[in-house]
Amino acid sequence: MSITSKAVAGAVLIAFLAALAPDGAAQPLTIYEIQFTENEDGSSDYDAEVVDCAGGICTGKWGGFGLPRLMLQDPNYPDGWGGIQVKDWTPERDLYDNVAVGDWVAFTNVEVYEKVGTTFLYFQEDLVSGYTIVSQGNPLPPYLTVAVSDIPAPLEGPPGEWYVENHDAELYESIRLVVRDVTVTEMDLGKAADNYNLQDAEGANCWAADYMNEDVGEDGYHPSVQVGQYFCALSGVFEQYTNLSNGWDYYQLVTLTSADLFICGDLNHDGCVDHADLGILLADWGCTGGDCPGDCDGDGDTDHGDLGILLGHWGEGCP
Ligand SMILES: [Ca+2]
Ligand SMILES: [Ca+2]
Ligand SMILES: [Ca+2]
Ligand SMILES: [Ca+2]
Repeated sequence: MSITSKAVAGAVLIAFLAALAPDGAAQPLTIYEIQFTENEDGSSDYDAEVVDCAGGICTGKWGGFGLPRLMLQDPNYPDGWGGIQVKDWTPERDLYDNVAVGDWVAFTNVEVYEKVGTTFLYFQEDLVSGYTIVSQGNPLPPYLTVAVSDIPAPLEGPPGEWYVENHDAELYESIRLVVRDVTVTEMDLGKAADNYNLQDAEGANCWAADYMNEDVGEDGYHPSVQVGQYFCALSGVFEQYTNLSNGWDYYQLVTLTSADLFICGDLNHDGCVDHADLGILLADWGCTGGDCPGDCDGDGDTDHGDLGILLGHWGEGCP
């Protein structure tokens, strides 16, 4: 049987099984179907509904201040609307503890919940929410490269209030994104005064935050974040924060690990570009597909471009 006829047979089988499903047993929604919206405020059409979700690959976990979260991404939608975060509301934290990064997780009976601008799935005992680990060890979807102007910073006005001009960046919510060639120009921004502004060479601005970063400092920032710091790239999970009554509506790129802050050649984040970093790069030579320890420019591989950056910054910050 050719690949094409196999695919057709597979499609016919899926259609047949769907036809067999008992009345009322709807197909689980994709993350795309839950997230895609034309609402001006970016909110999901399924807000407050209890749904089954076909889920996606766990790209990150965060223990959180309150409810622990999983970040999920469906690689079938690489250009947008394919990311969502899941909050584990159960006292046992069974979901959070048992799902590993790289697992594909699907859900039954989870509540779609718009919380301060970001769409979550709430996994709750009351709803008898369930999950299935469909597969394990999946490669993580690569960081999607966006221009800084694609995820613009909010604008101030009236004084003390910050709003985005529109919600065109909504499609990137909870997706892994990367921006390149950015400099920190301002800090102490946003509701928790822990946002920082990243500016590119064209003067475009976006906001980032480190509150979910495993290496965040007591001041709310990753230690490498300071005004004037240049990053060859910066990656993270994208989310919205909205609190209109207090004058806030903005998007932020949230870093999760030190590896999200690409300090041009300083691969081990010790503040100095030297032999230790070169060793990491050479050991990782030829890595592709993202999450490469030797990647200096955040394009998901380790190659000549990264070696050029490392050598170009050789000795920087070293005693
Ligand atoms: Ca949103
Ligand atoms: Ca959303
Ligand atoms: Ca170093
Ligand atoms: Ca690279």
